[in-house]
Formats: sequence, C-alpha cells, structure tokens
Amino acid sequence: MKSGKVVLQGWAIALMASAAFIPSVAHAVQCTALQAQLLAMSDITAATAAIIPPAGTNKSYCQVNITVSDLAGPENGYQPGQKQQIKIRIGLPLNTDENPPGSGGIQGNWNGRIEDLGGGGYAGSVGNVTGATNAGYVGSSTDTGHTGGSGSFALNPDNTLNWGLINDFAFNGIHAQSVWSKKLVQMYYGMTQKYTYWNGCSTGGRQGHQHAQTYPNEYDGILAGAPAFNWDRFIPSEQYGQIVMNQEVGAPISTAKLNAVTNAAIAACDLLDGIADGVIQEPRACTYSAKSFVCGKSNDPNCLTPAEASAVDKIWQGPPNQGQGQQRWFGLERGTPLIFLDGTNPFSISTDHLKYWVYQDPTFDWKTLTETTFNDAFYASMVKFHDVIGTDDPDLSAFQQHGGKMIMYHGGADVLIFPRGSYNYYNRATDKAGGLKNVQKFYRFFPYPGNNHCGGNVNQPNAPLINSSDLFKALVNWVENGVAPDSIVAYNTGNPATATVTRPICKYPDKLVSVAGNFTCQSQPQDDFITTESALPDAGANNGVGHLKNLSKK
Ligand SMILES: [Ca+2]
Repeated sequence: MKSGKVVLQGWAIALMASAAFIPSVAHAVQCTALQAQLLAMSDITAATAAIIPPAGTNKSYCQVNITVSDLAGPENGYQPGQKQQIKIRIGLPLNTDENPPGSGGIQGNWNGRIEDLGGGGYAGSVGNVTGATNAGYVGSSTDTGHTGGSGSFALNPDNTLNWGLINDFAFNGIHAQSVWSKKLVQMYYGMTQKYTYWNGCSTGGRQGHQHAQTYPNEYDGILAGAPAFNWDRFIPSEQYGQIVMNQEVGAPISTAKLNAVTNAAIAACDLLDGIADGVIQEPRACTYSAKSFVCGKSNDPNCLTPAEASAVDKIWQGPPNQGQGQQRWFGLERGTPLIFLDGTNPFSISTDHLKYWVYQDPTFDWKTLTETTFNDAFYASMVKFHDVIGTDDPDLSAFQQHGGKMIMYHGGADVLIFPRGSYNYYNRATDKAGGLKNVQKFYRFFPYPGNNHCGGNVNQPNAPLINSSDLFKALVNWVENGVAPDSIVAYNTGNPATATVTRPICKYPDKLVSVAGNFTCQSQPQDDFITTESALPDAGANNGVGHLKNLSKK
C-alpha cells in the first residue's frame, strides 16, 4: 500500500511533465506468483491466482480471488469471534511477462484502465469479470462480505442486527474492491493505472453513487444505472402494492389483468408525446386512471373490478404519507409491467428486508401489514437504515473537485426500482451543485423511455434500448477526451442491424422532438415536471431522519 502511494505520486509528476501516459519503472510478475505475495499480507485470509485459458470469445486473463478481512468482533458490529470476509475477484489481462506481444496498448493485453463492476440485489457472490478483461480492462467484482442472495445475512441468530455485515454490504465491500483492484494492478504490472472506472446497474448503480458520495477520489468515471439508492425507502415501498391488493382485493390481481391494464395505460398515453409508437416518452405526464378500465366482472381478464382498479391506481401512485398529505415514496410508472412486484409472489428482496432488517423476525409475515401499518414499517426502515445505506447524499462537490464524471441512466418502465427516485436524487444533487449548468459539467442523467430494469422493452417494443456498453464508451470519451455526452444513440433491438427504431436518448431534462421526420434533442433549461419533483419526499428535510441519527446504528 505504501509503495503504491509512492508510485502514484511519481506517476502524477510524470503526467504533469508530459501530459501523456509514461509507465513508471515496470516490473511485472507472473500471475501464479501473486498468490504467495497476497497470502503474506496481514489482511488477506485466502488467495488464489491462476491464468484462465481462453474459452470461446473470452480471452485469457490472470484471475485473482482474495478474501479481505480488516475488521472483526463486536466492536465493529460483528458477532463475537466473527471476522469480516469480503471476497473479491480481480481479472487482469495478461502482462508482458506472460504474453509478450500484447495488444492492450499499455502493457501486454492491458489497456491501462480499471473497470470495477457492480453487483445486483443483496450481492452475496463474486461475479464474472470477463466483460472487462475481454476489452483490455482490469475488471473486479465483490460479494460485499456475505454469501448468498438473501437479505438474512443482516440478522444474527439472536435477532439482533449484524451491523458489521450491513456496513460491508453498504460500503466496506465496494471500497475494498476499489482499493484491491488498484493494488493488484501495481503488483501484476509493476505500474499504476491511468484511469479508473466504475460500471454497475441496480445495486451496482447504488454502489457507484456510494463511491461518488463517500470515496470521491477513487474513480475518474462512474456509470450508474437504475440505482438502488434510497434503499431504506424504496425497498419497503416495493411491498406496498402487495399490501394494497391483499387488503382491498384479498389476493394478487391476475397476471392477465395486470398486463391488460398496463397496455391500456400505454394506449391512453402514447400520443401525449405526439409520436404514435406505443412508447410513453414521458411517463410522468401520464395520469391515466385504472378506474377507466373498470367493467365490474371479476373474471374478465380485459378489465378490472372497482377494487382492483383502486389497487392499481395506488400501485402507480406509490405509498402516501398517512394523514400528512404527502407521499412516502413513488410508484411504478404507467406502462410498466406490474407482475414483477405485484404479481402472484411478492419481490423477495423487499420481503427479506421487512422480515430480517425492519422487524428482525424470521417468522414475520408481510400479510399482517395494512396500508396504515405499512407507514410504520417504512418509517422504521428509514430510521434504522437511511444513514447506512440510503446513499442519497446530494453533495457531490468532492467528486466534482476530483475531476470525476458520472453518468446515471434509468428505464422509464423499470419494474423494480421506481424511476422517480432517480429524478428526485438528480434534482437534489442539481440544487446542491448550484443548478443544472454546473451539475451537467460532471454528472448527467439519461432517462430511457419504455425501458425495463437495466434494459429491455417488454410492453413498449419500439422503445430504444439501454446499451450499457455504449453508455460506458460515452463515459470513457467524457473522462479521457472531455467530450460530455448530450445524447446517446439507441436502438430498439439488441442488434442495431435489425432495429426498426433508432433515436437519440437525450440527457435530462432535454426533450426528444421530431423535426422534419428526424429526431433530435431539444435543450431544456429545466424539467417541466420540476414542481412535482420538488414537492416529493426528502429523507433529510421532511422526515426527521436527521434528528434520529443516533438511533440508526443500534
Ligand atoms: Ca409515444
């Protein structure tokens, strides 16, 4: 770690002197030699290092798997005798010692860059890194300190919370990931990386924002999709529709009915944007009520009963703040498939959160909650977990000063994470940064109409698709060439050659307009819906979380 710092400084001097990439004194080692070096380090409890041979389209790379353990015991929130166990995989394109010809441009097959990859859901396993290594990047992934995709890791056998593991999931795991990918770069290539990037969606999008907020100097560029920030509030809200249906309908609404009312909303709101394409360009403009879809026949799949319509309207509206005339959180956008959160089974991440994190009771049954008592669950979640995993601090000034650039994207028909949470955060960050002009210098938001969670266009097949690879290229171009993206060209199929729709995705709050049949982005000084946005909840300002900080880590 100390030697890495020295090299960094030398590197910075070299950059200042020449404004070009000149490697410091390089001494690469062989992949297999890394294992003994790692095992000799006091905070590494397990390590392997081996060259993975090429397979199919995957290039050969040096795969390092480590378990990092810096903390232990009750003073750090763990159980007595329990140690931190953060598993990290780092994939290193082969260095000059092992692949002398090389094609990466810096050393061997390495392009001089790091791409740390984000996780999904509760994480709990180390992911594949070949998406990065095949492109010449060092890639990394972490399980964030626990094993398995359930939220049960947060609860000890005596039903107390394991704050050690919660902290590891929230921020320690990804911090160790960024620290160790840099260390391995130094160890394997004998030099320092030129650029460091983050790329993640969903939980990975939250993790990207956690870095920007908490470790603002770690990354030159962050790509953060459909961020699972606001975790303390949106996760319980994912259960709200199930609670409403249970209370008002007595059972989940059938898949056929949910799909039918989604399609009815798309038909009703398609033309609000003036483009007849089956895509709702701006779902926040759509105020269609499911009451228009009532026929009163309980078994007709092409309409809803009054009780079902009331439930669907509440799913779209999101949970209200009982008695205080304000919303708790956001709902799913009209035109979004409803069956993932509000289908036959509730969403396990949300039920796990209520069971293990909020009520701290493995036998807790979400069906005991009502629309009224949901508020207690929501509030308890906010009080306990906002400070540790809310990840919604709008102050990105340190990241901006570091010179970091961040791109956020979110599908307008995301079935799991309410898109308005991203609008809300971006607008708060904009206010904090002193307005749109300044925030856009380092942080841009691309809403993708009709797109599902991290991609896909289920009920709106003409919607141009999220392509994280194109977004990542735009981020690299911004960081390395200073070209800030105003729009991203997108296609309605995964293969552009078969696309029937090609359109720019405009940076927020710019508007897609058709001029003589060509689609372009029209610059907007502000969001037309800004009044609605600013009236929506802010955990710090409106809900008293700031006053309850001392309670949050019990
Ligand atoms: Ca349309």
